[in-house]
Amino acid sequence: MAQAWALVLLALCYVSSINGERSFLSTRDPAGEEDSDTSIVSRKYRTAYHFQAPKNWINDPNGPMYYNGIYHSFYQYNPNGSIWGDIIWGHSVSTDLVNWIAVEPALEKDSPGDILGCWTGSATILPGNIPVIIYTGGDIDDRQVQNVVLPKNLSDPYLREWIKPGNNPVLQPVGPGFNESQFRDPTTGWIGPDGLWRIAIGAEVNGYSAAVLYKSEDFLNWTRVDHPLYSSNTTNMWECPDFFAVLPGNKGGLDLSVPIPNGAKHVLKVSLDSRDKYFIGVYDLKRDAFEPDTVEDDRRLWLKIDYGNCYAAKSFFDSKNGRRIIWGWANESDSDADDIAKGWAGIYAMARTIWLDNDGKQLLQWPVEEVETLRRNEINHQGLELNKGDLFEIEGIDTAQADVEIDFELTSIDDAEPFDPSWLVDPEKQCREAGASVHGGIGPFGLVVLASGDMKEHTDVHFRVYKSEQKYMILMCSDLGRSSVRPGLYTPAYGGFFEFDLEKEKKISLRTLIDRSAVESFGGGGRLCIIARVYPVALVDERVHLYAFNNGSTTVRVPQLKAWSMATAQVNVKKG
Ligand code: DQQ
Repeated sequence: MAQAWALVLLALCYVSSINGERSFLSTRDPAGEEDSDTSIVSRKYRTAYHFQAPKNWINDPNGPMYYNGIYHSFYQYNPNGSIWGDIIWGHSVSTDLVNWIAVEPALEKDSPGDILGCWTGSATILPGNIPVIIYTGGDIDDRQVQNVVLPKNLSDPYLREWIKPGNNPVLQPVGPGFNESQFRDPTTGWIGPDGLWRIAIGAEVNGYSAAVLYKSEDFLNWTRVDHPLYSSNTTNMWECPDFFAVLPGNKGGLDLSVPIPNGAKHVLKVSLDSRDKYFIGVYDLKRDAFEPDTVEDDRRLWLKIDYGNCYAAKSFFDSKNGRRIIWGWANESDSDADDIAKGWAGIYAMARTIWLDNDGKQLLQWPVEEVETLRRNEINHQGLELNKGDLFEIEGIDTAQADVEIDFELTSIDDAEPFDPSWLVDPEKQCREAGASVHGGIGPFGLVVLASGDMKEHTDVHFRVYKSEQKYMILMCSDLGRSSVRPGLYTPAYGGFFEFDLEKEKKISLRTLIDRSAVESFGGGGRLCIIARVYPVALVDERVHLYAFNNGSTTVRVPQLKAWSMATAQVNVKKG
């Protein structure tokens, strides 16, 4: 059953012989084409069920919404190439958040208020069930202004055409201390205490970052509120603010435009330092301002939506299922030259349900349940035991397109090593230095994914358990250091820490969605999420392998391991 991990690392070619006969399903090309090209342009690196455009560059998700039975995904899109530039809004529609139909671009850069680009924005559903989009335009004078658009024909189920009213731009970068080239990415609107609409916009004001606040009766005429929703002098610009309400321990989402129940908390998410960071707090109705419960002075300690390759995440209230959904952009980790050669760049993390933990201290996320419709040929193992150095191969599924759920149960917590709080500012350093091959007291244990037969290529997703004064701290890593033998790739070790009540919960869960060049992991029931982009050569020219492993001195049990092949979704392959 188990094989020696240490031996594998020492004698890389040994693995295939000690594992004997393998019965993997053959890897499949998501485009359904034979692909003999082993270079980066291979279509086998295109994801099979993560959102992507039919071709070219995409970045931030924009204006996601559910409207009259249809989910809309708008996205920052370069119609002319596969690196950032000429940005307009691509548009796709779906009934299940998994299969998408590409329709016409929703916004083109064709007016004085957006001639340099149609940048990020949000959708709001106004009374009378009328959707409106507010977005940033790069204007004719190279300033950042805000514009609105409305659907041309409300009876078109896909809302293909959008009209720019004569009022644009509805907001200009005017105000004391404003920087006209740092004023962008309006939020979804919400109703304030006076019944007026509010939006927040990311801005640099007097050299500092702010979510500046505006109010309006009709979404067209806006007045600046004399104070920001929230600001910080520790950074100079926040992109893509997102503001929403959540109830502690309640998976149901809240619509900001209806009165928020007592006990709800508010969340302000901002994008900076290549990450989406968030504060949990209260929206003080009297002050009309957001107050975080706590703010660390060192912004490296701010909580993150995802600790991997994810940026510009945006959430929306899904009125169909009463949940809040968030998704973010996962850029490529190869070079611009590679992206030009491939002709495409950028995917989105899976749509995730997002909610607040019972203690009100952190957000949890989980792939929307619709993703499970893609699961095929389940395999199930129970009662495995992984001793130090064990490597257990998970077979019988398509290991290039898979969904894996695994629980790790510790046989003892006595050997947890002491936690050093200074690690919190740089968990990635900890993941680099204490990689999967470095023995620990408890851990590393986890999954090895997208591994070549000779183990020269593999991506590790794993945990280590440390004992802090009163609690246990779990380090979760997604280490790309040996993900590919290809040169010129960005291969960090992503990571983060989360607190865990091990005495109460005993089991640490890991769910990993493997999707060709995407590895998206959810640790501790969704307490910590990491999406990564990888390009193993083995994905193209051989079969890739999947393992569970333990390399810590404490034996870990696996009471339950389930894994599935994932079918290829219809993601923008057909035009509507
Ligand atoms: N991307 C957009 C901007 C936003 C940035 C431009 C964040 O509106 O600030 O493509 O990735």
